[in-house]
Amino acid sequence: MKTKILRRLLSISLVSVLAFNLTACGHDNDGSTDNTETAPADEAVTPSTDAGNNSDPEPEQPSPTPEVIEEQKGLTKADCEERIEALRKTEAVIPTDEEVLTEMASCAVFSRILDRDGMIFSEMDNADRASLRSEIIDSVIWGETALYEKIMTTVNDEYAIPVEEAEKLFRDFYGEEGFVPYEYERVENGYIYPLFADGEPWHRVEHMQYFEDDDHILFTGPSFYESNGGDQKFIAYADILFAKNTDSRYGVTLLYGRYRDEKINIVSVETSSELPPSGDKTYSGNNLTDDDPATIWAEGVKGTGVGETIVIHLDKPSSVYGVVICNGYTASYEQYRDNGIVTETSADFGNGNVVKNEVSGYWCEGYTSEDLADINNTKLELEKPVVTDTIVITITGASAGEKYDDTCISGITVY
Ligand SMILES: [Ca+2]
Repeated sequence: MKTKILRRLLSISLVSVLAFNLTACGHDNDGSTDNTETAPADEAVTPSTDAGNNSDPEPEQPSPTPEVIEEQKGLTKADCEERIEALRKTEAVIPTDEEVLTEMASCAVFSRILDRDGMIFSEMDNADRASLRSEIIDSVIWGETALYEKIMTTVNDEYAIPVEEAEKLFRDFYGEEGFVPYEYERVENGYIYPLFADGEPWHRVEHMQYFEDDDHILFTGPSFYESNGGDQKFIAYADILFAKNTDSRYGVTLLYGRYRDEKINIVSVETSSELPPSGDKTYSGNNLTDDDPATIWAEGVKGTGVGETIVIHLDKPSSVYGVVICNGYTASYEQYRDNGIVTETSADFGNGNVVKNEVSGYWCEGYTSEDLADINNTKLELEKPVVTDTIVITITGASAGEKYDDTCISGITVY
């Protein structure tokens, strides 16, 4: 965890190179799917610099009392997980302050500090705190939140937040006491400055559902790793637990977050054709669900395989939002370049619920299998989840590679 900030900073130059190279490398289409509704933190949004115009007459909430924070710290991970399981069994609600709570939950997920072990936010180490603080400050600057008007200022034409305001913000947000800057955080003369360097792919949660009891609010939903190309790979379901806290300006404090070890299980895959094995390599539909980007399904008909189908069977009827297709022969740059890719596909979830999308394909000399698997994901997503145990994917467009016209897919995830 301690290396994350460093990794984020080091990633700047790499990301710039990748972004530049995309224009010079193979890409079959512009990947213009509908995945662009959230602007990345470094997008050129220009907030007002009139920080002195504090037109909101609402008085500042007092700082939380130490007693309230102490009480929240008393909960263990096991307590939190028990609470989450109980809340998930209740009816979903729409909280009154949905917008600000969604922003808080998004900060926790964007900062990439969640994992399957779970995390009590107030007990994070300073490197993870710095990751979360960076997202909070980004959110204040670029999110056009009400907080912007209250606490942002400029020092020598640079955006900055007075340290004492920042301390209150972090305490209200996730219960941090005793702010100590991390080595890469820039704090000078009583102001903290945002780090604009983060160009690494980010994490996000979609289709958040909310549950609450007297003391807590739970946000939960499928979480995606989103590459700089805009493609999205399903990671896991994220659970973010808030403690209700009337002393926080948000009415809540971030308490606990985790990725849930649960997925929709594919029990079998039938395909309309497959390329015969070659040496020790097979091209069956089983390669779509093995979590290995080096193994692929390839269609086995003459031409590029438009009209070929993949039928996915789940272990039980499940509530499904969509599928993610990892396109092409993602074992290596050469394999990707030489073989065919999907350019358009449909997914039929039953009962007339069909989604059709363009499918992007990117490859570039020097890309590893992991790079290719990260940047070649396309979602086929329903507006509302449906309960189904069968999904039929049909190739409706494909293009041949430099050497072969066998169209390849390396993985499929259902979420
Ligand atoms: Ca595979």
